[in-house]
Amino acid sequence: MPGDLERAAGLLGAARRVVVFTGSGISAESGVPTFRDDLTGLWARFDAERLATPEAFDADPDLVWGWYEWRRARARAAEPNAGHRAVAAVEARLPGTTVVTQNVDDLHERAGSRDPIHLHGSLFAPRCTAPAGHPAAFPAGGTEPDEGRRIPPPRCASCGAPVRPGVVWFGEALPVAAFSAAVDAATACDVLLSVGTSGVVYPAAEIPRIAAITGAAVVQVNPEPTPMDELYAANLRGTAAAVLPALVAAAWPGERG
Ligand code: BV8
Repeated sequence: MPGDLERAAGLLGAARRVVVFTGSGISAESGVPTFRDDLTGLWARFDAERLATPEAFDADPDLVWGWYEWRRARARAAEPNAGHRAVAAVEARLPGTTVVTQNVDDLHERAGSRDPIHLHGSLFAPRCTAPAGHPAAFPAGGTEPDEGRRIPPPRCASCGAPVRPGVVWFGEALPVAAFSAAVDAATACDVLLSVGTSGVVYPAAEIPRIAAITGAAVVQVNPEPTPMDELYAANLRGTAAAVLPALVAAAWPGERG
């Protein structure tokens, strides 16, 4: 690891254009479970990849809406961690840094990241299920949903259709503008930091691969090996909240974080 940290710090310190690509692992130390962690409690009998689909919502909208309201409450109760703050520090040090996240929480924004690209949408942007898909509002107030509660989705104020979570489900296309901006940033960067992702969900998992094949140095931060290990210039084995602040401090020594 020390060799890798020094190599990664040298790459980041000399970088002109940086992309930070994040997955649910960066929010783990904020208490937001990763996507492939076993679901806890009442949700343990469900498979997240089965719940995060249009079919699940069509079959049981109250169950799926209840799951997302529980996750939204968890995300709202969470605080950004040192990993999120280190990403914002890279943006502050290197204007033009692009943050691309697969996450649907708002922890990057709350840590100070200006305009992260959300490839998979957001827990905080519900929308009408009618083809227009216009934005919808959450019901005012409402109790903090407890885990496993079925909650009927609200109705759209404009047309009365059910409201759905503003996320990209399995089998749904990613927002074209978001994915296109992420591909452009990955192609133009000279360093990409890949943080807290298993790299198994496509097409998002293409982003670090595009950076690597177009000549960028990719630095991975993850406590576990991933399928992309051999692709990368440096593999920093550790958690986001521990490794990212150390990487930023080593990349720009003597500068306040
Ligand atoms: C698409 C939003 C085509 C919802 C998510 C059959 C039919 C259709 C498509 C497919 C198919 N078979 C395969 C596919 C493609 C499919 C796919 O990739 N499936 C995988 C499972 C094989 N992809 C899709 O369906 C995509 N759409 O292909 O559409 C199309 C085209 C045109 C027109 C119509 C259709 C859509 C995929 C998006 C799904 N939505 N999220 C929600 O959140 O509920 S994906 C979900 O996975 C999350 O966004 C999550 O971020 C993402 C990726 O997972 P990770 O972030 O990597 O999380 P994971 O738990 O896996 O890993 C965490 C990592 O962190 C681990 O490595 C762990 O070691 C590490 N870690 C843990 N703690 C820490 C840490 N790291 C650092 N610090 C720590 N403390």
